[in-house]
Amino acid sequence: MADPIAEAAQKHPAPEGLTYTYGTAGFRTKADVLDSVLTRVGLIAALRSRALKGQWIGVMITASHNPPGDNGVKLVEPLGNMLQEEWEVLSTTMANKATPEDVSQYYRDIAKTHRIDLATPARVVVARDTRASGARLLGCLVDGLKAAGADYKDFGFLTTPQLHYMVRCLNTEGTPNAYGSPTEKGYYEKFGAAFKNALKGKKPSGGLTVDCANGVGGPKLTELIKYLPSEDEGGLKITVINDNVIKPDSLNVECGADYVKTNQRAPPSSKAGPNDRCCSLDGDADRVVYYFKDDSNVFHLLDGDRIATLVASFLGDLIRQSGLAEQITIGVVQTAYANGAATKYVEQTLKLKVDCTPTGVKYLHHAAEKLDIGVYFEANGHGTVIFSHETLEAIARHEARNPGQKEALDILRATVELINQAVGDALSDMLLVEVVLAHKNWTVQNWLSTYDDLPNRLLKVTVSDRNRFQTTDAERRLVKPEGIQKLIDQEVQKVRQGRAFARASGTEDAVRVYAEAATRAEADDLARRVADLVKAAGTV
Ligand code: 16G
Ligand code: MG
Repeated sequence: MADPIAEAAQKHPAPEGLTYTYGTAGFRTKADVLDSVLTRVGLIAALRSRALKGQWIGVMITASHNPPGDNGVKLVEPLGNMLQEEWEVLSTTMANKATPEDVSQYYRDIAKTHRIDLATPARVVVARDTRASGARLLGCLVDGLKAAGADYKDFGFLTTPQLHYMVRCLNTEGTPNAYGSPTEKGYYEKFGAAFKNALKGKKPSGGLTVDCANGVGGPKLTELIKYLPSEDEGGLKITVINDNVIKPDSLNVECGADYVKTNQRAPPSSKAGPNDRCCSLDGDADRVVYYFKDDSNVFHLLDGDRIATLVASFLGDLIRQSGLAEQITIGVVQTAYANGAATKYVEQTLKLKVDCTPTGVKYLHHAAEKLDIGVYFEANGHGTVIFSHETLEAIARHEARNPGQKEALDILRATVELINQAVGDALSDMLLVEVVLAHKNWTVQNWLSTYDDLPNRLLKVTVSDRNRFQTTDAERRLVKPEGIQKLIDQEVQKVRQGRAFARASGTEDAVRVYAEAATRAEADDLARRVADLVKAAGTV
């Protein structure tokens, strides 16, 4: 009897000698060794959908900020969140099965152990970024989906957050929690209208230059702009740069959020003048960082920490002004990479609670879900705000007692609509920042002056086995190799306002070292010393 699962696996055999891992951002590596992974992800997606009684599961083909020759794939749960951890493990095991027969057997094993009825419908929604390898990998995925008998919807090119949006819309369609219309137009209409309502007549000052990393964010932003109020209507002047998707080799090259954050420099192609507001998206538009050059041509970065503090202070004001402060509290979720000055500002000036989680969107997202309003951002620009069900109800139910409360409540309600609840979304985050700056009447200089970042340094250390480096306390302390943390502590003591940590990367074969201190020289020195300790402990 023909076995379609084994046949699909046979068509896209796994290369020998490679081990795949579903990491913090799904499977991600060189595009030319991903065919077999995509087919198997198709099988897993079908199983996951069936396990959830036919709810839509998302599959996004992207390698985000990584070079043009890479690609990757990740799965999205029904409400638009990241894949459950148990299924990450199943995905990893499936990707590493050697023969087509093993793949087919494992498919049936999962169905059996998870009590999945293979007759249940499976529904999968798919999209990809603009990489040249995307079309071929899509074909491999579809072979897996077809073999598993799944229905699928292919949205072609989308940003990662747009795909998350589609998944959430499809699964909530026709329910009281309906998120929006599951079309691209629906996405633009929802966020375009929310932007206009949240501005409530305030005109953003100056313009905004948006670097799209030559990725899928470029054409999507150009489309979104059509749904935003025009300049004449009191809207924002947006200048789109680095939106060349015709030349896939230019993706993330000398541009994009990762380039700007890592090099602490504007993309060379930017023509923005002194004090002009600029931001950069990454290759799949789920990260955004702001920046500007001052009158002396000095570059200033306004990263994810800055966006979090800006948004948290704005939401805090709105909650207070609308008379909801007794019912709703706001918390901020960060990782160890958050600048110490940002953490201090949130705790001491904004007087809000800060949680710290390991690196990776899913950890921040989970922590934020436990709060009434959880503002979460990684320093690198990944992030969003999540509102609990009770909070949303309280905001919807609340009756303003005076015109001041009404004004704040209207803006708060529109702001809730403007925030992509499914996942951090560079386009919606960008519109959110613009709304906050417009209401506060702030320039980038005002925003920067809220606190002074501590000078910091990030280093990458190559070791023989990064898995030997094990952390605790949200990656802030090393428990293994034994004894190393004590030595790091001693180095930290030697500098003023020092803080440092080392953690194994989840995406590269390396250990990352972060250090901050009162001065640039001390931060650099501390980073170098900790890197030396890591190197010494890691080369055995
Ligand atoms: C992934 C994560 C990102 C994290 C980065 C850390 C997602 C969607 N992406 O790109 O949040 O900052 O990994 O990389 O979770 P690292 O482990 O190599 O330092
Ligand atoms: Mg990304």
